[in-house]
Amino acid sequence: MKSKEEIIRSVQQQMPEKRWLHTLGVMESARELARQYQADEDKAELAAILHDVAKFWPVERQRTVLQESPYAEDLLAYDKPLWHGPVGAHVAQQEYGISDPDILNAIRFHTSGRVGMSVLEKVVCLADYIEPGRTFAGVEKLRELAKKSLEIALLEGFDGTIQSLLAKRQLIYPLTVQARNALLKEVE
Ligand code: DGI
Ligand code: FE
Ligand code: FE
Ligand code: FE
Repeated sequence: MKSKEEIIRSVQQQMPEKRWLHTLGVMESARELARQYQADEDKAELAAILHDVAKFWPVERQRTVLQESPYAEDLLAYDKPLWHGPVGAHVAQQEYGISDPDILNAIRFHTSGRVGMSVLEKVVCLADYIEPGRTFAGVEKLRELAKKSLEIALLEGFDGTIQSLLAKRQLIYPLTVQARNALLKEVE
């Protein structure tokens, strides 16, 4: 595995300044949530560093990775903003030598979620919603919920994402809906 410093330098070079500031925010929030909900803080931070590594890659480069990797081919039929998670996980493994499956899954599923998310996966996904730089409507409520329940906060986050997709009449990736339903059952 490359050193954390090397990974940080390399990831920072692949995105505009604004997205790097978002990444720093996710690192901070992921560490905090990991401490609170007993996930590994270093793993949470590492997943956060890498979660958006492929976000600004040219779409054709992202498509090539999805086509060549053994998973997530179904994503090609859905919107491009969903692609960078699985692409990032692939890169984390191939280019940065990360082998921990929990870290790789936290990167891979940070946008869609999935059924049966680990605590680490939930932590990274929620940190992405509530990092200090986020300003969308409802983020304050999410931050409050995050203090009380990881699952309820993330459920609220997914509900907000699904509502905004509906409002824009966009495709909803089925795994996003399944992830949301699974969380609802978890908190019942
Ligand atoms: O990469 P970030 O902006 O930090 O956040 P993200 O990876 O959570 O989300 C990226 C985008 O993906 C966001 O604008 C919402 C969108 N998205 C999330 N779930 C779905 C989705 N888009 C579609 N079309 N379908 C989904 O299920
Ligand atoms: Fe992302
Ligand atoms: Fe997210
Ligand atoms: Fe992000």
